[in-house]
Amino acid sequence: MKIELIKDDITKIEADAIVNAANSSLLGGGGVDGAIHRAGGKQILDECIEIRNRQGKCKTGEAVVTTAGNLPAKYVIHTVGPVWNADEEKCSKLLANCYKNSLALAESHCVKTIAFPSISTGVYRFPKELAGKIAVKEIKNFKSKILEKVIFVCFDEENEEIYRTLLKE
Ligand code: AR6
Repeated sequence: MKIELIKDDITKIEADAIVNAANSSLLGGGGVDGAIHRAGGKQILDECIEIRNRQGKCKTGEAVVTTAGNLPAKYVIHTVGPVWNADEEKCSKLLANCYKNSLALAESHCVKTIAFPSISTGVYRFPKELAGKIAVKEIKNFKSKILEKVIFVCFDEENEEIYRTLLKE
C-alpha cells in the first residue's frame, strides 16, 4: 500500500473515500467536519441523520460511511476521535481504533484510495506528534488486498512536518 502526504484541504481530494473527524452526534461541527459538510452539501447530513435514526450516536473510535454529496470523493467515512485527556493509553487506543475501523469500512466498500486528516489534533487537542505516530503505525499495520493508496492530508505546517519526519523513518 502506497502512502502519500500532502498539505491541502481534504474536501478537494479526489480519493475514493475521505475520512471526517466527526463527533458522536454525526450532525456536523467545526474544523474538518464543518468543511466537509459545507462543501459536500445536504446529502451527507441527510445520510448521517438516517444513520443516527438507525443506530444512535457513533461511539468514539467507531466509524460510519455515507456518500460524498458534491465532493469529488465517492464516500465520506465519519469517525469519532477521542477528546484528549490525561489517560494517554485509553486515548491512544481509541485513536488507533478510528484508523482501524475506517480502513475496515473502506475495504468493505472496495475503496482503493483513501485520504485521512489528522484526527483529534484540532478541537480535540490530541498531541500532534503522538497522533501522527498512531496514524502511521495503524496504516502500516493494515494489511489489505484492496486498498492501494492512503493519503495523509495535513492542513497545517506543524502536522505536515511531523508526518514528513514519521514517514521517513
Ligand atoms: N482539510 C484537512 N484537514 C483539516 C481541515 C480541512 N479542510 N480543516 C481542519 N483540518 P478538527 P478534531 C485539520 O478540529 O480535533 C469538530 O467540530 C486540523 O488542522 O477538525 O478531531 C467535530 O464536529 C486538525 O489537524 O477535528 C468535532 O466536534 C485536524 O484536521 C471536533 O471538531 C482535526 O481537527 C473534532 O475534533
